[in-house]
Amino acid sequence: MATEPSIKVIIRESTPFEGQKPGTSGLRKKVKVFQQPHYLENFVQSIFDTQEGFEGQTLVLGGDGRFYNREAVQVILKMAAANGFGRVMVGRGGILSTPAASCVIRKYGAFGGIILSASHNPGGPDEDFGIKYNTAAGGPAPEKVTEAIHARTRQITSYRILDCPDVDLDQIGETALGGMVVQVIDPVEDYAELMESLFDFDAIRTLFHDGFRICFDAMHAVTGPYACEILEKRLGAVPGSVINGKPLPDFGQGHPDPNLVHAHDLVAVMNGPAAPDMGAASDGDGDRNMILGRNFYVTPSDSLAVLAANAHLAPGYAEGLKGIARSMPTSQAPDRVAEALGIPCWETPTGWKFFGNLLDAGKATLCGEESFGTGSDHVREKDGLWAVLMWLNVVAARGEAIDEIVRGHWRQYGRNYYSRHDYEGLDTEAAEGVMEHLRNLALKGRRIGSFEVAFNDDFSYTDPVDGAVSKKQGIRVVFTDGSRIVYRLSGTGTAGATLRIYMERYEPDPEKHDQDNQDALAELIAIAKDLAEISRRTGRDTPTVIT
Ligand code: G16
Repeated sequence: MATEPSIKVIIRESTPFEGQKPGTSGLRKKVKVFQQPHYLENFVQSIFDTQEGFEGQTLVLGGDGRFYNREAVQVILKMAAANGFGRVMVGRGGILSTPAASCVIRKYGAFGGIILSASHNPGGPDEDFGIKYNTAAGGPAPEKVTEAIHARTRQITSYRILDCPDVDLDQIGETALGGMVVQVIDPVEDYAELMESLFDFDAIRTLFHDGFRICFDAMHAVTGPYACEILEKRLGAVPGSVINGKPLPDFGQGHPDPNLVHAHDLVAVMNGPAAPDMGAASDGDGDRNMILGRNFYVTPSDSLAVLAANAHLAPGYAEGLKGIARSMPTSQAPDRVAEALGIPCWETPTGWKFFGNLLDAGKATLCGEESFGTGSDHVREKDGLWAVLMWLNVVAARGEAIDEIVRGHWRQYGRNYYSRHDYEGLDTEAAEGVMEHLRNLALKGRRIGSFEVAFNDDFSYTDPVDGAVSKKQGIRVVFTDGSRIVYRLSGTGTAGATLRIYMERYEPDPEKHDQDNQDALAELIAIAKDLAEISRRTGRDTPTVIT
């Protein structure tokens, strides 16, 4: 290990910045905001100030490689050393996908981790950056921690940092930084090993060997190296199965959000004449996934339900599931599987952090969200490649095509038609006005078109493990037949407000399972717009993104 002469700790004076409040998943702002002197440092010091007992302990650090990732890693290394951490494990090049960071935190018993990412938001000098803190369990800090960090940012007067040159992030190995060790690790190795322990790699290898083809779109984001190693090298998918596999600081000027709009390269391939058998994409930091069959889109809610029903086919889940958890706006398709399996299905607010306690307490094994997130208790983050491997394992075990598996699932459980309409970049006041208006509606018992309202409320969640209460988590309008409309403001945007409207309708009759989601939901979509007075209040007539 290289040695360093003793290096000076500097205590720099600083003053609070407005708005350093973590949202659904950490603090996300424009790069230019983070580049202001002391901005990143204040937030990092606030994380450290609100934690106890990290002296001499290990911190895991890495990010999705977006613009400003490397600079931020250097700052955090120097601050971690100045604050007394014993070791920082950092991915080579400052890279770690979100699930890989969670895996490393857990495997090496780290005190916690800092992940640099704005997830699916675009990257580049004029785009977004983000930072989030994960605890020793490997998952996003719960609300009481993020609230404490925010409170600290409002009082901060100084931060601690070393005055020293940058660390070489590109060589695997250890370097001394003051009294701390910086350990540069292979970002893929530990994660790939974990995946091998969960899935039947031999069966998936045989599947590929027998001609099954996949197209995985890494969207020039962090999963490129992970997907190349696992899918192409270890599992034998033909070279070129991974597209857009080189991580770029601006994601090739794309929007690294794996949905039908932004993963357009993949969608074109999957709807083309020589489409492979399966398509998949992941996002900026590798925690989201989208699954496609030939000319066939699997909604994230259906994906969770299908994986739950088939999880026993993967060796890591052969003993069955303890429970399923889904976020409130996610469709109720997984609930039907849970019922059939005789296990609980938990309904949490949006945000992966709400799954942590359920997983830690052994109350749930699989979790998922409509926002293209699926995962299990193998880590404490959602996990894009995990979902792809789980699907591959299920396909290999069942010997059926993706669309056949989903259609069969609908025949057995019924189909939950589902769609989310996003109105992005709204004026914040107008968006809050919509929510306030909806909150004040008394709809119970009212007939609207062919539906009757069973109840409407603003979702509130009491954590079954620690009793923490989270209020105002989305407005629900629930109809007597189980259909729902849900309204939320996104907690991950960085410009204006994004209103999300989620619509769901259950269809038990297999004869009626072949409609397009938008057609099947047309009446609910119209009702949702009317109830919220979208056009009058926001000046918008159509959503910007439909998933
Ligand atoms: C984050 C959270 C997810 C959440 C998603 C969307 O994902 O971890 O739990 O569903 O944001 O949140 P919102 O609807 O508030 O924008 P990611 O992939 O962005 O970290």
